[in-house]
Order: sequence, then C-alpha cells, then structure tokens
Amino acid sequence: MMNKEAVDARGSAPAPGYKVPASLSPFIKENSVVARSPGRINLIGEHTDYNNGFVLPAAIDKAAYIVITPRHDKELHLRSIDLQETYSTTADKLEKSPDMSWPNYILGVIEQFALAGIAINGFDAALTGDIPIGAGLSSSAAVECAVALAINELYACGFDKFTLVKLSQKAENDFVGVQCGIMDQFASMFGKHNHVIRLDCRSLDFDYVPFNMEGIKILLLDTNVKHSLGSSEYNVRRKQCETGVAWIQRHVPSVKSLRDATPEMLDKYVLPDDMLIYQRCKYVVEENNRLLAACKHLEQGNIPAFGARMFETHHGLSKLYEVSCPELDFLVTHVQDNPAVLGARMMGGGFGGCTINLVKEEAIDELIAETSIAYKKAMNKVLRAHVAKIENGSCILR
Ligand code: GAF
Repeated sequence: MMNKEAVDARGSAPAPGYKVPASLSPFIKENSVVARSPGRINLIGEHTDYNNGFVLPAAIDKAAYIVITPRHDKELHLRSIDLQETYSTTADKLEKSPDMSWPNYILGVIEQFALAGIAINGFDAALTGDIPIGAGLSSSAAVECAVALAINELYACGFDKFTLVKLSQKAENDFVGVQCGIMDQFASMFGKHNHVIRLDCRSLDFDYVPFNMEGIKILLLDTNVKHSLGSSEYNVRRKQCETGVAWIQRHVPSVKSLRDATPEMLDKYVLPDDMLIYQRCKYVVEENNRLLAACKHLEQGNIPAFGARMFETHHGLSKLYEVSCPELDFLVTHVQDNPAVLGARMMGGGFGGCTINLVKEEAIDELIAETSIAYKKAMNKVLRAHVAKIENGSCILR
C-alpha cells in the first residue's frame, strides 16, 4: 500500500533542532525562502533502484541549505558559500556550467520546473551545507531537493513531494547527465526521524521501518577517495543491466527489469553469452533477494543476521558488480572479524566515498582510533569518521 504519510508539498515538519545556518543570514531578505534537504545513508539494496528493485535508505543529520530570493529581472545569481564561488546566467539561458559542477544541480532543477510549465523568473540563491562532497552521502540529490522545495514554495506551484522527487531525479538524469535511480532524492525528501524507508522502486510504495537497534550506532568511515569514476562507470553498469534484461526478454517477454529475473534465467539466458553481463545481473538479482531477507531480520530484531547480509552485499559489489576500490575493500575487510562490528559494506554508487558500519556503541571510539591508524598505514590516507543520526527529510525553514 502506498504510504500516505507526509507527502505535503512543504516537506517534513522542521524539527526544533533544524535552524537556518548563520552563514545564510546575510543573504536572507523579507521575501526569501529557505529550504533544508539532508544527505542519506542506505542500509542495504545498492544499485537496485534503477533495476526496479528495493532499497532501505534513511535521511541523515547532515544537509544542504538554500536561500532563494526573487528578483525583478530574469537574472540568476547563484552562490556557493562553502566553495566561495559564484555563477550567473539568466532564466532563459539554462546551459550546463563548463567548469563548476554545483550550479548544474540548481540549473537542472530550474529547467525541470520550466518544462513543467512554471514561468521561472530571476532569483538570487545562496547554498551551504555540511554533507561531505563526494563521500557517497548524496550531497547532489540534497541540493536538488532543497532547490525543488524552495522553488515550489516561492512560486506556489503546489507540487507534492513525489513530483518534486521525480523532478529532482530528472534534473540529475537530463541536465547533470548521471542516469541515477530514484533512491537518493526519495530518501532526502521523505526521510523520517529514527526510521529507515523500505522503498519499492517500481511502484514507489514505501513503509517507514523504525530503526531501533539497541546499543548499535551507524558509523560512516569515509575513505577520502572522491568517486571520480563514479558517474561514467555508473552509466555503464546501468547499460549492462539493461543488456541482461534484453537477453532474457527474448525468451521470457514478461521480464521487464532485473527485478523480475531469477538466478535460473540468468544461468540459462545470460551466462552462455557473456560472463561480465552475467556477473553484473547476478549481483543485482541476489541483492534484491538479500534485501528482502534483511528486512525480515530487521523486523525480527536479528541484527547479527542483518549485518551478515551487509557483508555479503559488499562482497557482491566488489567482486561481481566491481564498483568498489582498494580503500573501501580495506575498510570492510579490516572490521570484518571485529565482534563489535555487526555489519559493514561500501555504500552508494561506489569507487570511493564511505563504508556504512553497524557498531556497538561502546566500541566506536576505539574502532575509529584503531582503524584510522591502520588505514593511514595501509593506504596513506586520512580516515574521516561520522556517526550518522537518522533525521527528517526536506523541509522549508522559512
Ligand atoms: C547513486 C545513485 F544516485 C542512486 O540512484 C543509487 O543507484 C546508488 O548510487 C547505488 O545504489 O547514489
């Protein structure tokens, strides 16, 4: 059943702790709108969203914030406070910025509103946030959702959150050029305090599942490796999955996506033709089934079993889907036999970013200290660590 909770166009109710960052104050005028949209984690279900499968993400306590102030002309003056960069264009000249990526997440969303028939005038926008960029926490989706919510408010468009999620995803697909699925924008927009979202990416039905692992925290270990290969290889993986589906479809026309495929179909119709395509599809089919099993473990409170599924996911992402990297593999292998770590895996698109770890609360400090030393020694890189809290999704702050 479709979850009807919180589809209101103004987003989640801002929790008392969500304040407008001080750095935005100089840019706020009487008629400004300020929106907040968080980054996300994903417990399990990776690279399944664009295969019409399931995901289990949540919004976190790190977010993007945008203030938008209308102008009387067509000019768009965009500012990244954190990068100390500005970008100007006009609302009728929405072209991709050649040298800076952040304006594209704003321009792409403006373009989608224009395509939806909303006459967008000029505005001044200032952007800030505390989601580490390139860490696999979906800072880009957070910016897109914040912009979408702010424009929706400013122009009184009345779009609901589903429409804003799809519009933000389309901005990423068509303007930015990454053929991402719907998970990141969905999690950012629909997140709920202390709940994970069990989302069926085919129907968009979803449930909020309480995240109550007693004594367990979500620890993100950031490789500090930026996923530069991410977008090109991401699009390649997507195509490989589509190829597998096309081969199965020749024999079983009812299979519309890897969501519908079985291991037997892969063995029969994909393996004989191409080992690489087979491995990619095998990972996705297994991951979908793994997520369903993991959800049962979660309902039963069987965290060790849930964690074991996370390690299996990492193995599949690393060996079959091949979207990991030595740094991510190191971090997962390093914690694998630690009894304080119940589950760990790389998270997000891959080729860098974070691992997500379920860790016994009392062991976190020591784990971070000891892993940082080992990581520095093995990879000669600095490890960043963050204990993620699960928070509400996008909202209008003013
Ligand atoms: C990226 C994409 F944006 C998501 O849609 C999803 O596919 C994820 O990689 C992998 O699960 O974050």
